[in-house]
Amino acid sequence: MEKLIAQDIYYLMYLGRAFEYKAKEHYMTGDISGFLHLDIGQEALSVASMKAFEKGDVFTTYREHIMAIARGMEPKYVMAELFGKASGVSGGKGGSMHLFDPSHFFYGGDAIVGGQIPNAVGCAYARKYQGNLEGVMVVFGDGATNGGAFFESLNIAATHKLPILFLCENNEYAIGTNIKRAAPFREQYKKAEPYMLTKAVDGMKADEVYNAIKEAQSLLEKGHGPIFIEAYTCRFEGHSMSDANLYRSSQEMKHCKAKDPLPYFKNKMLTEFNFTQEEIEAVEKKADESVQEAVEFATNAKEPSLDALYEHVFYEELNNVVS
Ligand SMILES: Cc1ncc(C[n+]2csc(CCOP(=O)(O)OP(=O)(O)O)c2C)c(N)n1
Ligand SMILES: [Mg+2]
Repeated sequence: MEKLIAQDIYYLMYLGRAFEYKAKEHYMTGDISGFLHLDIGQEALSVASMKAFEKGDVFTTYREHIMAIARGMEPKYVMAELFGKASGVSGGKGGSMHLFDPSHFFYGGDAIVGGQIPNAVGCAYARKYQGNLEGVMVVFGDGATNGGAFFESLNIAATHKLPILFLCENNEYAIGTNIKRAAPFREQYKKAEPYMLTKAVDGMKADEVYNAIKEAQSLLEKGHGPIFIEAYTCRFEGHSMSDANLYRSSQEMKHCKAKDPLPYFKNKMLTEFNFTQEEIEAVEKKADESVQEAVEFATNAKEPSLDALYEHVFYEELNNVVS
């Protein structure tokens, strides 16, 4: 990994965490409503996956604020979406779970667990048909691998050798249900092994995630076909703002937080990439300012007009969709 990429990854991880804490605060004050799933603790996977998979198309889950920002969406437009404002990335009508921006080849954000997986396979089929092997990356949780659509998607992707990377974010929980109660084994890549090349990485280490995904994308470009990567992570907050996280003991949380991806990568910045403490503080300051600016922008932004209620309800010509 180059030094500038390491800097960008640290910047985005730090910014992502600060963004999530601000979103939490503004949910509590009522500026944000609906569902809000925070990604605190899982920043390494969210940022490094987007930085590594720089080309191609991305589909993901409802826990996607940081991924959207790392993919290139400006924090202020993402925050405005959370606030339900017209200048939000989905016009204020999608909210936290539906961040969408075709100009960044980022197609959400899906509230249906695993719903994005068949959509991504369809996109990969289209891309291959168009002769484009840059690839599609689909991110989903461990819980999503227990659904039928997941297995059907593996089958189609493998049969047609589609250029798709399945990225499983295994935080060992589906809301409050531990993986041991929902699946016969902890390692979900075992479900994909009969169909495709698989790999497991430490999802708390941004460098490991980055390297694995870079390698996977270059294999896809060579026509290798589908690949499955599983990254083990740990979320520090409850499943969503309506989950008090009472099913995890303080001991389990302590163990989880000991793997915090930020100090791990900050140490890499100092020791491996030779950044000084002052340089790192400057990166952190810039990120804090960006989050502050995002909150101010979202606070002062306009609500969608009443007419917007009737837009995008029925099929209209899709002018802004990438061909
Ligand atoms: C089809 C469907 N079933 C159930 C739900 C309710 N639900 C929302 S999130 C979730 C857990 C998903 O867990 P996982 O895939 O591991 O993702 P994580 O939240 O851990 O990132 C469930 C069951 C849903 N949104 N969609
Ligand atoms: Mg999970």
